[in-house]
Parts: sequence; C-alpha cells; structure tokens
Amino acid sequence: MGGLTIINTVAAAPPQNVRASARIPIPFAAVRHMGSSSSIRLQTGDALIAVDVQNDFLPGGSLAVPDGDAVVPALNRYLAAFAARALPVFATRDWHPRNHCSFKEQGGIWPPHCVATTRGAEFASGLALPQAAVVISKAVTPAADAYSGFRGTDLAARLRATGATRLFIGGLATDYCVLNTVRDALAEGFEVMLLADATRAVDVQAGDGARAQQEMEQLGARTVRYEELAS
Ligand code: VGL
Ligand code: ZN
Repeated sequence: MGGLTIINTVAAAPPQNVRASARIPIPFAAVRHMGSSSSIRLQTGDALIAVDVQNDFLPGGSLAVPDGDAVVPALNRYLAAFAARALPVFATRDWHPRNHCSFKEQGGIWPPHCVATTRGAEFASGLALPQAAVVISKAVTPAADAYSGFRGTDLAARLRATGATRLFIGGLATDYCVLNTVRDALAEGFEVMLLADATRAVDVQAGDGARAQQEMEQLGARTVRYEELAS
C-alpha cells in the first residue's frame, strides 16, 4: 500500500456547454398545474361509488338535499371517465321498509324516504349508471339504520373482488351517507378520493357539510374535482 492519496478539493465546475438560459426549461403547458397538486390518472384498481342518488334526496323529494340534483351531471362526468376505462362502478341506495326506525312516526328524525320499490327510492333518472353497475341496498330492515354503504352489506367484499384499492366517492348527502361511507372505506383500508364537486349536504345545522368534508380530509380522504383528472 502506501501510495499517494490524492484529495481533489476542486469544486465541480458547471458544465461549460450549457447556457444559463437553457437550464430550467418550464413548458407553458405545465405552468397551469403548478401550485395545485398533480393531476389524477384513473387506473386499474380504481372504483367509483355513487352514494344514494335517489329521487327522495333531490329537489321535490321527501328528504330533499339543497341543490342535490347538481350531483347528477357532476357524477355523470366521472361515470363517463370510468366507462371509457372500463373501471367498476357501484351505486348505493337507501332501501327502507315502510316502518323504518329512522322515520319520524317510528321515533326517528327523518320524514319517510326511499321506501323500497317506490319512485322516491329510484335512482335519479338522469344518472348515467352503466349496465354493469353494482347496486348496493342498505338499511333494508325496520330496526337498523345504515348511513354507510358498507354497513350490513357486502360492499367491501364486492370491491375487493374487483381488485379495487382506490375509491372515488360522491353523491348524497355529504354530511350523512357520504361521510359514513368514506369513514368506513378508510377504515377498511381503501384509499379515498372525495368528489367535492359531486356531493351536496343536508346541512341540518349550517356548516354540517363543511365540517363533514373537513373530517373526511383529516381521516385521509383526498378531495378532488373533475378538472384534476388527467385526460
Ligand atoms: C341519508 C338521511 C337519511 C343519506 C339517508 O343518504 O345521506 N340521509 N337517510
Ligand atoms: Zn335513510
């Protein structure tokens, strides 16, 4: 051993063949997205859940959500994007018996709504559900309510059977069935994208919807808008 040890103390010189003006090219197309989070590319493993987009929750229905019909065209854009990629779609529905415990005459807090097989329980006619959409009925017995699409249903197993890992969730209502579905989805280990432009709140108390959204974000849901999807 014992050879010379050469310590190079000279700082690396900048490459001589690069003009300063050429160092950090920013394509104008990219500037549009700067500052906002990166765009979302739909991929295998994604599934869409349309929560309770039923006539009784729309204007004119027995438990109308303010501006609830706005979720129909908003969800249809996502539905088209999912259809174009042949990604799975699920639709939950409140499907109550006439004497459901959540109804006022049974001591509950809601007017009768979404009684199974009635027009009020049908999906909004303008909602463009694909033929292959999986319908999940919930709160189907008198004694139990279920705001979450996971409660008392096989939704989790059905999702896993399709290989879904990331759920895009929108519909009605932000502060009840969407909130509880998102909570359970996260607890079940799914990634959740909350479709902020495709949900509306009951807002029994002013701010309920905003608080629900905050809670969902704190639990780990990411709030997205359609424009954030990569084309
Ligand atoms: C819902 C109140 C009662 C909902 C269902 O879909 O958010 N809200 N039942
Ligand atoms: Zn209900």
